[in-house]
Order: sequence, then C-alpha cells, then structure tokens
Amino acid sequence: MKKILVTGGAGFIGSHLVRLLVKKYPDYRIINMDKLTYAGNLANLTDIENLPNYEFVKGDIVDEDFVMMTFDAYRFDGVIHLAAESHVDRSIASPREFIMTNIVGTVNLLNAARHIWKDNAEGKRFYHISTDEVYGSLHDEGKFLETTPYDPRSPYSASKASSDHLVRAYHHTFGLPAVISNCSNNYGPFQFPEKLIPLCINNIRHGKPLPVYGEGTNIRDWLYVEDHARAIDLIFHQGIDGETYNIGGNNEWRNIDLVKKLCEIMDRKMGRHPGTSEQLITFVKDRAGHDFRYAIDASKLQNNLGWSPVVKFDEGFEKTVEWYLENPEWLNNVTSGNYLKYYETMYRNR
Ligand code: NAD
Ligand code: TDX
Repeated sequence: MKKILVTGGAGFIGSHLVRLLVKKYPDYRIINMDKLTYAGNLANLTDIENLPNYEFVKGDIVDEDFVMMTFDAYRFDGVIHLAAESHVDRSIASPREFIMTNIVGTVNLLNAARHIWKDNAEGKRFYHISTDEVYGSLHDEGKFLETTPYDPRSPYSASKASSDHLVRAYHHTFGLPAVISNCSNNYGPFQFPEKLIPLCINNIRHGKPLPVYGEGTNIRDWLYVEDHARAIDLIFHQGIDGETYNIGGNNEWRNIDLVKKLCEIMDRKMGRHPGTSEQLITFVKDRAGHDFRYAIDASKLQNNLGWSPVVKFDEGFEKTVEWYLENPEWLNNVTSGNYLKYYETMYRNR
C-alpha cells in the first residue's frame, strides 16, 4: 500500500485533492498533514474523514523535529506539498509567516524526504505545488511559459519562488525525485472568504460593499479547483522528475468584469432585482505592488500529459455560487472570530 503525504490538505485546494485521491485510490493511504491555521478547516473534509485510507495528522511544517519524526514513522512513498500561507494581502501586512511556512517549512519537508529516501529513491516523488505569481506581472500581451524567468513581486510570490528554487536545487544537487507545477487562480467551493470570489459572495449575501482594488482592471486567469486537483493527480503519477508544469484555465478576466458577472449570478440566484448587487461595488485603494496580469500557457501539460480543463467557466462559476448559497453555515463558521478581526484590520484604511 502506497503512503502519500499531502500537506495543507485541510485548505482550499488541498481538501479537493485529498478527496480526489482518497476516493480514486482506495489502495493508497492518504495522510493529511496540516497545522490548521485560520485557512485550514477540517469541515472541508467531513464527507471522507471516516474512509479507511484517510488519516489526519495535525502539525506545523516549520517544526523540524515534528516533520522528521513523522517522516521516520510513516516512511512516505510520495509527498504532495500544498501547505502554505497563500494570501497576498496578508503577506504584505506581515511577511514573516510566509518566509517561515513557505520557505523554512518546505526545506524541512525536503530534508525529511531526502532522509527517508536516501538508500532508495526508486518510485518516490516530492511534488511541490506552486503558483503563476512567481513569474511576475504581464502587460497586455503574452503568457507565462515554464521557461519564463522568475520575477516575484510580493512577499508571498517571493516566498513561493524561493521554495521552488529550493526544490529544484534539491533535485539537482541531491538527486531528490521532484516535480513542480505552477497554477493560476483557483475558484470553487471551500475557498476561504479572504480571496476575491468568496469574499464578494459573502458580502453580497450580507449587502456589504464589494471592495475592488484600484480601477478593477487587473487581470487574472481562473481555473476550477477540481481541474487543478485532476492536473495534480496526473502530474504526480505521470510527470517527469526535474520538470515543471504550468497549469491554467485559459480564462482571463478583468477583476471588475468578474465581479459584475458574479453580481448578475447572485441577483438571479437570490431572487433579487437585476442590478441590486452591482450597486455594492466600491473601488478602494489599490493593493501595494499589485501585479497587473497573470496568464498561463499550459500547452506543455496538455501536449505531454494530455491534460486540459474540463469545467467550463460559466458552469464552474454557477456551481461555485450555488455551493456557497447552499452552505451558509460553512461561510458563517469561517467568517466568525479571527477572520472578522483580520477583515477589520485589512480594510480599515481602504
Ligand atoms: P489555503 O490557504 O486555503 O490552505 C493552506 C493550508 O495550509 C491550510 O489548510 C493551512 O492550515 C495549511 N498550513 C499553513 N501553514 C502551515 C504550516 N506551517 N504547517 C502545516 N500546515 C500549514 O491555500 P490554497 O489556496 O489551498 O493553496 C494551496 C497551495 O496551492 C499553496 O501552496 C498555494 O501557494 C498554491 N496555489 C494556490 C492557488 C490559489 O488560487 N488558491 C493558485 C496556485 C497555487
Ligand atoms: O478584496 C479584494 N479586492 C480585489 O480587487 C481582493 C481580496 C482581491 N482583489 C483583486 C486582487 C487580484 O487582482 O482581485 C484579484 C484576485 O485576488 P486574490 O483572490 O487575493 O488572488 P491573487 O492575489 O490573484 O492570488 C491568488 O492566485 C494565485 C491566490 O490567492 C494565490 O494563493 C495564488 O497563488
């Protein structure tokens, strides 16, 4: 029985990945290691938590002894590393946590994997999940390729770029079997409502302003989270060591257009008069160093491994809105307590 460690499995993307792996591979043992920060929520996994091939281990990847002891105890065959501080605005407010988890935490995992696989790394794999933001910011033309030079511009993307470099260095220097993928913006159920889409859904529910940074002209490429999870499964099993794969939705939106589309769907689904939610749109002070545009060329993944997104944006966006409307207790739960304090601090001066 293969033992696969997923770090950050209680977060947004991690929970979708854990669900996919646990259901698809009953002969694998999936171990979810998560610190349960504000973004980690075991309620994301209630439907699979009792399955016999799933296990949760609470712990901090920054804790070197804990990581080493856990690797020694389980002798994992594979690692899929998603645990991270993931919100750009938080990295601007407080970069240190990002350095600790995203860089030091990744090094701890790399060292532990190297340690348990030192005698035989045959069939083992360390898979590092990264982001398109490491490539920097685009103007109107062009897309990021796997060969685009790194140019991270926020503490978050700098910490992710650093961890990518370290994974490559461990592959090159120590022969650690490792792959990396860099994905564009994900959307879907279970995303913490600090990120644009769930934040706006939640605010529309409560008739609160929709804070659009700057003029709302910044562009992001959006991918349905289950398509990302499918790509991760494919790359984990069929990717080539030492390679990097870009993952994207080929689905670029200006923030203001995306928010307007969301308003239209929400009005329809909530039985509100068309145009009601759009009135909540409020242009606020821009994010410091706000990257203008991200766009991914995912043709390597498509050509080499045969992946392409299966969820069309219209369908995925409707499904996402429906999920949040049908699960108000999930939203209410995560928006209480700490999150409210964070929200007040973050938006006080905007
Ligand atoms: P998330 O913030 O929803 O979840 C992160 C998870 O990591 C949480 O469960 C949290 O508890 C856990 N975690 C944080 N610090 C930890 C620590 N020190 N030890 C153990 N666990 C810890 O993030 P997400 O959006 O699901 O992103 C997952 C990964 O995918 C990240 O590496 C992120 O950089 C990458 N990524 C995200 C996106 C996106 O659009 N969300 C796009 C591309 C890449
Ligand atoms: O309140 C907001 N208003 C607003 O205009 C928020 C939270 C965001 N925005 C803008 C900033 C971005 O241009 O919307 C866009 C999307 O913002 P986020 O949801 O914060 O995502 P982004 O900064 O693009 O980063 C995301 O994609 C890449 C994830 O958070 C990262 O983890 C991932 O690596």
